[in-house]
Amino acid sequence: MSDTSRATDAYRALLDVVAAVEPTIADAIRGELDNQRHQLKLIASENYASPATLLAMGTWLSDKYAEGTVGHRFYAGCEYVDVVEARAAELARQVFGAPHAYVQPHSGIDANLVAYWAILAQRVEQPALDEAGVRHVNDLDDAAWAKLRRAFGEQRMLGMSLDAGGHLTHGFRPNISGKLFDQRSYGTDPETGLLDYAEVRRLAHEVRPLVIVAGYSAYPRRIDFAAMREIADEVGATLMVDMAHFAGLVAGKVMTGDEDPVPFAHITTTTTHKSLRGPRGGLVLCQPELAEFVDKGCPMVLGGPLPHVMAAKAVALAEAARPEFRDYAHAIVDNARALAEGLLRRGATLVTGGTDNHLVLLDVASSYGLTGRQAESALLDAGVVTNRNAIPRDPNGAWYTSGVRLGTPALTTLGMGPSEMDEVADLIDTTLRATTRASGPSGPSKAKYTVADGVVERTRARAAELLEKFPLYPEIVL
Ligand code: DSN
Repeated sequence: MSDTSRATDAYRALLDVVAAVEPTIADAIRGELDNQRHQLKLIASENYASPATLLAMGTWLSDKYAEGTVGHRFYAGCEYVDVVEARAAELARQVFGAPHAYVQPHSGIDANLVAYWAILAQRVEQPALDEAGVRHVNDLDDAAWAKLRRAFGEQRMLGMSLDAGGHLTHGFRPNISGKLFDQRSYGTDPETGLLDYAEVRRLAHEVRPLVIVAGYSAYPRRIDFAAMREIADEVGATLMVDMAHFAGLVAGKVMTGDEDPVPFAHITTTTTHKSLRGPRGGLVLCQPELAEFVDKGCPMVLGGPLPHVMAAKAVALAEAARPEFRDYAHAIVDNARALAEGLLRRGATLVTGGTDNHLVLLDVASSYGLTGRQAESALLDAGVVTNRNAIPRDPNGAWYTSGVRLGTPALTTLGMGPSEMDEVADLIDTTLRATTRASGPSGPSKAKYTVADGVVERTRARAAELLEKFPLYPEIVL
């Protein structure tokens, strides 16, 4: 049986079974596929997982409770969950060359929370237990416990500022990490838009943080993790790297040497569904000295693991271990460069002037006189899915923004290459040049806009033509 008929049969059967119980959901699953097949997906944090990865999630592994870790569960009957979790962790260690992997986190925020609490357990809790001469927090007397709880709240963190491309979970107040840590941020150079390591070093010496976080969700450049580790060592900080956005580029050996975070960070976190192209979820990698603390992620931070998702992580990691994944990862970066060059050639302004990773940050205020919100909406009308994003020192704030973030992992999965990226750049530029800010009684709107007649329709038709040549899940015919 061919891959096409196997995948088609599997999904037809799946939809029939679901529809017999709740047709609305079967229709929504069909609708989502239809949407994704008819839009150019440029959201830098999204991708298309393989049918094997997707199918691994839809099983009875979901029915099993397995709190604890491999071989040390709080529930009986976990032998097959142990097989799944052990294999996923083994593949994660292999793909990333990491001494230890923990594959239970349900998402990126969970992975980061496991990492923060592992660091706190190692650096704050363990010394308190040692000082009291006890092995467990339950053995501390009330005064020692109160002192330890205060000590948790007194720790400092240094992370990348949000408008420079950092992430809410890197110590910002709306997120629990910002309520837990006293956070200070490093930004980027106002002239070049690039990370300024001398400034990071200066701040690290001033702040003396327990944790330095490196990693980003909207910075279009690579990071020198050897330099970050040197800074962390100078001030006695633990270096944590959140590689959620670029894990696929690490797995695919685009980021090697000083650009590979895994050997330099004490602890590395990631999601599994972005450039890594796995199921929605997270994982943590760490040096041996943090392993025992990371492995207590459940029940320290997490509820019961999701065995069906760990199974899908194993499948996706097995795919990432194949030589063709390296080609894919390099193609992501080639495509991002081609997209950036296509936009620059058409006169657009990009944050940092280009890219050397998987994403491009288009300054739509300077380029087209629009807010990010207007540009995002006009592009969606034209069949191009992006998301608005703040640019450094953004005058329009984090809601309306002045930027649109573009990423190439998904279109690269479809098989598109640099010449298609040039066409995509043209679709974006043509749409945004034809878009104007609407005005209201109190001046130019930050949300409303108009697009010149016919442009949306013509762009949609061109996007559809491109997508027809590079269909999504061609093996699935519903
Ligand atoms: N929401 C993810 C992103 O789009 O970058 C990060 O959490």
